[in-house]
Amino acid sequence: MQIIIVSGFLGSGKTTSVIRMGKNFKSKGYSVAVLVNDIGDVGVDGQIINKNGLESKEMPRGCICCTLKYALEANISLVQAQYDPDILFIEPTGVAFPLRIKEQIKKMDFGHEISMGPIITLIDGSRFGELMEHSGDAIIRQIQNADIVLLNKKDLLDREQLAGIKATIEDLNPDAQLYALSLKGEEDGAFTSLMDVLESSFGSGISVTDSPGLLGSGTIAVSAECTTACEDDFNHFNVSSYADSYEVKSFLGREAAMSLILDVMQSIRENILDLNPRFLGHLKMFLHTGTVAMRVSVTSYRDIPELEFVGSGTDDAGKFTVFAAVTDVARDSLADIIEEAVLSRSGQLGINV
Ligand SMILES: Nc1nc2c(ncn2[C@@H]2O[C@H](COP(=O)(O)OP(=O)(O)OP(=O)(O)O)[C@@H](O)[C@H]2O)c(=O)[nH]1
Ligand SMILES: [Mg+2]
Repeated sequence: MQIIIVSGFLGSGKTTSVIRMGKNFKSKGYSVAVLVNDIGDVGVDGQIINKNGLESKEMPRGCICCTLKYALEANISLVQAQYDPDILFIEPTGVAFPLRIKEQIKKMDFGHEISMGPIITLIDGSRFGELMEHSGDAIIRQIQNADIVLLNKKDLLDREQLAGIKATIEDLNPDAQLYALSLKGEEDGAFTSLMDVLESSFGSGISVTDSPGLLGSGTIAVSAECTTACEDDFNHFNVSSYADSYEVKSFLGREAAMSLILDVMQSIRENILDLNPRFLGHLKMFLHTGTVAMRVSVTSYRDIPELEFVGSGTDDAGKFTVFAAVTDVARDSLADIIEEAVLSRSGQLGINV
């Protein structure tokens, strides 16, 4: 089993990339599983990954690198015993530093059956400038931790912007392999090359080698200082998060479900904008009706909520999960905004939640 850590700030495209890469590996005959660590109390990504036909396990609330260290070890063992996949993707939270997770895994006693593959860091090109302005040191560290950088959301960039961001990333981490792509778009040459590189790493483990520069610089805090270091992860980005899961008791047709999820998202987005007109992060929601599952995602103050259908529903009919993790808004405010939005909007639509 080869482990591939897929890191990157909130909403940069980690889950999208894991699904894309996972499906591609599956079509080539590899078995794939995903361990995902959402930042909030309730997971969203695991549901989306499952709906896309991949095995996934959600890690409980907390950060993989410290509070969940033992859970991570137990879950890796469990995934191995249960699925024994050829490839295990680990998606940490958007505020995690992946090298620290890799260091933790290397200390675990797994023997030769588990090898560490490359660390992948996703960069969202469309928010790069603002993110560097807001929490540059932390973004730089995520880039420098990577063996492979995926400069994602190329479809939202013009040629000049793309060239500028590429140059900055290459400057920050000249050793990393850099691919600029659009994970949401059609498969292109960059994605094919990425898959070839990942596939050729199996067995040999291309890049388990640590960068001595990084390790030697003392920027990576592990073990003893772990709890403090973890709190720092959130502080580095100044992100708070809140998530909750609701049961929709009324029967939900497709139209009613679309109104509910979009109305709740609009309300949450507007209220967060009042508190931070330039918020960055990820607001995401997932709703299952009896026949269809849908999601809505917003990653910055600029995004207009867009609805996506994610496979068919049934098994979790009525389950509505709401998640928000954004910069510079207190957690209590997020909690109030979410609870109020769900209650008031469902009430206005005559839906019993
Ligand atoms: N325009 C565009 N949007 C994309 C692309 N890739 C992903 N997205 C969108 O970006 C949003 C966030 O994607 P996710 O894959 O959920 O991001 P994530 O990093 O897993 O998010 P968290 O787990 O919450 O940190 C979703 O709405 C995706 O559809 C892309 O190439 N172009
Ligand atoms: Mg995700």
